[in-house]
Amino acid sequence: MHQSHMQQPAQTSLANFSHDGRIGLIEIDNPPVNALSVPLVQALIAALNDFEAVAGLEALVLYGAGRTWVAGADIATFDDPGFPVAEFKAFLTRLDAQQCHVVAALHGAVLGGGLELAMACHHRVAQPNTRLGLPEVTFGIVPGAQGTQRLPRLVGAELALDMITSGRALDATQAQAAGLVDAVAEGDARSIGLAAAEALLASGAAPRRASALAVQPAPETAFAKAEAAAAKKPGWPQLATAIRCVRAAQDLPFAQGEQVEADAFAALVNASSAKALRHLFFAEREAAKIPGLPRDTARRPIRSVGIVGSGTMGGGIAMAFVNGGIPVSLIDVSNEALQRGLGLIRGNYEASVAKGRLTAEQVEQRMGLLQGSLDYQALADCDLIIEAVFEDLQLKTEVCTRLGAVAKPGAIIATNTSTLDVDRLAQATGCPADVLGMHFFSPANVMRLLEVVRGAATAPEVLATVLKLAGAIGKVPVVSGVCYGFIGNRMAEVYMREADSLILEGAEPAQVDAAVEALGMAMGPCRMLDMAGVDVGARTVIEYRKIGGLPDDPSYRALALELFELGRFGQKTAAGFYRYDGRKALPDPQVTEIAKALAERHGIARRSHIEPGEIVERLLYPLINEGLKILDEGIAYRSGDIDVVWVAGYGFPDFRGGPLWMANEIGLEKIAERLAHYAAVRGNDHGYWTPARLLSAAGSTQNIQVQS
Ligand code: 3H9
Repeated sequence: MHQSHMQQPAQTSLANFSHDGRIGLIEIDNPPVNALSVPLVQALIAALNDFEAVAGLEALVLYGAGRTWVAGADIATFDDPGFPVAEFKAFLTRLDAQQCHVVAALHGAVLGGGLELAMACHHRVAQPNTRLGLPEVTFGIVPGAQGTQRLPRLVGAELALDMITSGRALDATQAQAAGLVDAVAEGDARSIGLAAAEALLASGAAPRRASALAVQPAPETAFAKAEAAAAKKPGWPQLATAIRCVRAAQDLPFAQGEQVEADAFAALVNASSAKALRHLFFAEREAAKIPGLPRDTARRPIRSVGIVGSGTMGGGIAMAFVNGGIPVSLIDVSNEALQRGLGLIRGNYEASVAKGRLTAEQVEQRMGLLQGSLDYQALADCDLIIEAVFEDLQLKTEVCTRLGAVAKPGAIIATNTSTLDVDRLAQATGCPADVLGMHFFSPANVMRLLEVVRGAATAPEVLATVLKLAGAIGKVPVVSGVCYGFIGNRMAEVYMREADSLILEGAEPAQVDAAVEALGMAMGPCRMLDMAGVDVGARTVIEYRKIGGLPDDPSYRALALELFELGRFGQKTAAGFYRYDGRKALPDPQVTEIAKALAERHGIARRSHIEPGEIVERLLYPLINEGLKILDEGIAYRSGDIDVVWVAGYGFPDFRGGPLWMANEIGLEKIAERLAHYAAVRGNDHGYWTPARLLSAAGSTQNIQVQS
């Protein structure tokens, strides 16, 4: 490097121009992830002007400062007044048209608009840690800065179709094999960029522009497969649109294909589904930030985890940790139960091998991180111990007392209860400051949600430790205060109550499920309970009644309780709200008979037809209303947390943004009015239709204005 020829960047802008000898450099510096904001686009244009103004420069290198290249357009700028699409695209076109070599030196996240920027350069060199992709469909849109046109030209239409419709990123090696990057190199981004530029100059090669390349066409079968997958997700219109854009890249000249993309982007960016998905992106990140808990709160190291109970829940939790590389001691009361639990875990992993998702070697590696034991002493060294025994207050209390005695000082003790009083369990340990709830969702190795229940005495560092740990094992944590069922199950309770009532009034379980599945719910309430276990649900109702939590209503969830009495526990007994042929739910006339008898017993009039619209309102409006009560009581910190719980844990459609986001779309006034309607026609003796204070307080405004 020739010091005399080197001009350092002025470091005043988000994009700083400098040069090193005959090579110009633009450093992109917009922490934390160099997202393309309005000022960054302006700064890039200014930096390119500076480059063009210096005579004699023979190449240009762009690189990112900090942890990454460019993680995409700033998602927050998509709302009014909007991302400066036209200016950014004009900038890309200018880069593309440069007569000298333009090199993108990549590291970290090269996503969305970041990859579009990299593809407008002539040459891409990447550090091994680089990940490259176009995740726009996950935000309800398609790439809007020529990405759908350049990617097929670089990697072929078939791979482009897969990447753009899935949002899947490639690592550096895969990207090199696909032709998306030209070289992989070790070293800081600036150095590998300079070295690549020097090598290009030495080679005498001409700049290679993606826009000028011919597209390797995709077979029609690939388009047909993508279209079939898109048809299965009607709430995601961006998928069909993305396919159209790739087809345009294949069939049309660049400029015409770019126009197809521009029209598609403009049509999608302000759609309610895109707004909902953007809301969830930020809500998920916001959920990990706790008011009054500074980001730099000290955390305890978690190098090993103990789990009590090797059943479905304990086993799933164990898998979640070993998948994240954390060793687990799993204990149970009998060797038989333990061996069954370990066998189930191995069976799950082997099923993944059969599907090609894991290698046999990875299975052994993961099983190697798992130690089974019958002795509580095996937990004595663990940094975190989670009890995952049966949902029974007395049993859990006993286990917590034992854990308090065996845990080393400073160990965190967590309960996986889904409804019980975490403060009471914390007291039983004798060290309540070290205790919180970690409510995983079944199957715990798959479901993304982790409800973290903050007890009255939970120490801030315990909370901070678990929030960080959740991210490390791929979970989305949401903090809840202590109440029956926390955020998720407390809301699910009213949803289940209405599902039950509707069936007593004459609806079939399949009609109830279909009404909300048509909205995009992954599964209606009856199928959901059959899968989770009618016995599990009924037992919580019985427990809750014992402690006086339920209204004095003899018909309260009478159907679920009756199915439980009859041993119809759902999928696992091949009968519940439905009967089962394997996993296939089939309508069961016996359930209709049971519902008729219960209706008669409780004096409930049956109707021959219940409109799907009524089913949707009666399931969703009380759910939303309960969410608002939870918010008002401070059980949840913000409405977005509640949305994340329902999308990540209960199959609520992401393109509707979660129940409280959806409430904004419906309008609070309308919800209040319909609650009043049902109170009038159904009676309100038990307060089922009493509006939350926040709902009534909304007055004439259409939107919820509640934040933490
Ligand atoms: C797009 O580019 C459309 C184009 O076609 C343009 C058309 C014209 N915007 O996740 P983290 C923030 S669509 C704004 O916690 P990690 C994030 O909120 C976009 N902010 O860290 C957080 O802020 P805070 C395509 C963003 O290490 C902080 O950065 N791009 C953006 O776990 C750290 O994020 C994508 O889809 C953004 N684009 O993961 C990439 N990205 O600290 C989306 C991040 O205040 N982003 N932030 O809470 C990601 O996938 C991950 O954030 C990333 C880092 C992998 C980059």
